[in-house]
Amino acid sequence: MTTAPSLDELDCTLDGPVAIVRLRRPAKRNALSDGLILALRQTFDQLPAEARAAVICGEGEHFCAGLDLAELRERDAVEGLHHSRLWHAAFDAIERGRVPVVAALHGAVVGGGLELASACHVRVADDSAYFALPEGTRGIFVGGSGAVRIPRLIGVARMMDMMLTGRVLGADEAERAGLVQYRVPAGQALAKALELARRIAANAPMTNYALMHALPRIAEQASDHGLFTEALISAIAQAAPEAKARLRDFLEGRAAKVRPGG
Ligand code: 1HE
Repeated sequence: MTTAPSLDELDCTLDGPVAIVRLRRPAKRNALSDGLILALRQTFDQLPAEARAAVICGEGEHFCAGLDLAELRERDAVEGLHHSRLWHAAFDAIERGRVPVVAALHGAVVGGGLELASACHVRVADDSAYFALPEGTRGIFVGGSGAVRIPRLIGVARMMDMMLTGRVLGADEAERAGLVQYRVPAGQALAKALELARRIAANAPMTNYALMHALPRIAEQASDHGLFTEALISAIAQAAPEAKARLRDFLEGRAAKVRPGG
């Protein structure tokens, strides 16, 4: 792979403790070229030290049109294998990175764009968002971790349907299917994602780390192994000085209570 990261097509700015990463290739509907995939990997590997959460969003009318189909023409099978592994590495840098990532979704979230969204930890869709896996109709298969990450969210049956029939889910269907956790009016995805990211950034870092790195692994372990891993992680988390300070704050009446609608 000789391509250089297309850093001019990916913005990373800091808003307090939240890094905002923006796909900036609107003329091509933020289609993911090799350069953009490399830029995503580099950006998430090297988020500013101050960032405690991140938001990813897309410029223009759509979040992301998936794989850059213009580049697909050029590739043989071996290159295809390495290409897929490149996507895996980039999206692992998001899912298994340093901070939780909230996806702000609008317009088309299709193919590799949906795989990218699925690598994030929380997904917010506005009412303009729609979700599809057109790989089936393009004569190809998912290659950016969708076969692993999308069934985790919506199950094999729904993904099978989307790929076999070309079904397109609207924002409401995507919310019902569990593909996104939040749905907001058109134009408000970024604001909601930022609000959520700020809340996430206020958590104890060890809790966020355990959620990102332990919870998905525990969910895939046999239950006996999962329970043991859970016990280890919870013991480590509660021993951290920050956990002790937060518990003291609650017991001494300084911490917010849990309220409905919070
Ligand atoms: C692209 C791409 C792309 C747009 N690769 N150039 N993804 C897809 O099969 C989705 C293909 N795209 C679309 O269905 C539509 O473009 C959209 C629904 C996303 C947007 O529609 P629209 O009307 O706003 O835009 P447009 O006029 O279709 O596209 C504008 C330009 O972006 C146009 O280029 P131009 O030079 O003629 O202006 C399009 O060619 C270009 N464009 N999408 C390349 N995807 C690791 S495996 C992952 C496998 C996949 O992701 S497969 C699914 C690929």
